[in-house]
Amino acid sequence: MPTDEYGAPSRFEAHVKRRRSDVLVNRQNFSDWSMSPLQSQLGTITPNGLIFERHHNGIPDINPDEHRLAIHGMVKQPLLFTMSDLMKYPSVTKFHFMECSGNGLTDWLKPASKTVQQTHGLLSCAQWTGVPVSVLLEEAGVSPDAAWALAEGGDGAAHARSIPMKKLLEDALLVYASNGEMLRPENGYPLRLFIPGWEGNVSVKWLRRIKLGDKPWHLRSETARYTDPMPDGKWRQFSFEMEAKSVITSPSGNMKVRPGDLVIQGFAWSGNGHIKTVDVTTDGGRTWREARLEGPVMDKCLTRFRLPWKWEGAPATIASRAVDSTGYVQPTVDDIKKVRAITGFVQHHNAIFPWSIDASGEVKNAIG
Ligand SMILES: Nc1nc2c(c(=O)[nH]1)N[C@H]1C(S)=C(S)[C@@H](COP(=O)(O)O)O[C@H]1N2
Ligand SMILES: [Mo]
Repeated sequence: MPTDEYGAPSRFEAHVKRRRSDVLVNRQNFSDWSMSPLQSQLGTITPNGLIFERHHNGIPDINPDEHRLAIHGMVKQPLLFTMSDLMKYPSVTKFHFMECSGNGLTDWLKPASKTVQQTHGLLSCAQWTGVPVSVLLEEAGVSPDAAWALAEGGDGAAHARSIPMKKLLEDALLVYASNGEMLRPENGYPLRLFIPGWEGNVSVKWLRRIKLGDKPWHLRSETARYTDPMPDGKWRQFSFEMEAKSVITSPSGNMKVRPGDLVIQGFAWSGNGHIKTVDVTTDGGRTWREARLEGPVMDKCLTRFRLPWKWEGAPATIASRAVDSTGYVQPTVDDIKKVRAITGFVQHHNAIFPWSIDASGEVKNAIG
């Protein structure tokens, strides 16, 4: 067999692919998303062709030679960069997960999603390469009164978010590469913002400008979208952090197991630090055992866990619970209800997620 110039997986791996939502079926392709096959992911890095993708109005076809990034607003010197200008700066490479704040929202709908790809697949993890935003902001000279920045994409949606300056200066990156090659078109080619540990929608793809100001812009993406209902009927804005979460990927929905020795495996992650422990229950939450974490355990990164388990053949409910380096414990649904209202399309849904195994060995979403 000849070697392809750009390699592709074996034909026997053709089932490992992204999928659109089974539950919310879109009849158009403008606003859509496709999910990563977490049940097939080996290791913690999502291959470029499998990174989940979410776009609000199409995927632009941008020629990198024509792309520009403007930095303006409350700066001493507005700046305009070409891609080749940006790529001359010393680069930084970081491993981080990326999760859509809407990941899991279909868990609460009926009919609920069946597979872990559908319940949790708006989640990926990659090696991101780019330039720290702080370097370019320093060059532009940030006004002492600048407290927020508007980041805007060059797509049909002109998707934009207001982002606090503190976070931009702390660890935000202007990313042009993932896993060692230029970003794929659907992930923001040729340039995206990357905000570690925060909800995916602030990592603006196809980034064309950053404007500094003294307050947030209250965009559609910050009023009609990406807000969370509170128990008192008010809505919370700017809930950026992705709190600790975990899910069992094997066995998971639509799989079939046989009695005997199994290994429970899954992913845990936190936008506020690294994963400290993961506990697993096989009796619906009555008792928990600590799983083994598989290194490397990195900050704001997917972490694998595993726990050997002998399934005797009786119906069982299995779930995992992550604890992160801040001491935060992944909540139950009831824990979440104490601080937020669970209505409509729930964002930031990080509850402990159960799978049921029936006597025939079939694994199902135990929420739906
Ligand atoms: N310009 C632009 N940036 C965007 C979006 C978009 O539609 N347009 N979608 C956002 C959302 S909702 C998410 S979850 C992440 C997803 O990044 P990915 O598609 O690379 O996984 O991109 C964000 N950045
Ligand atoms: Mo998202």
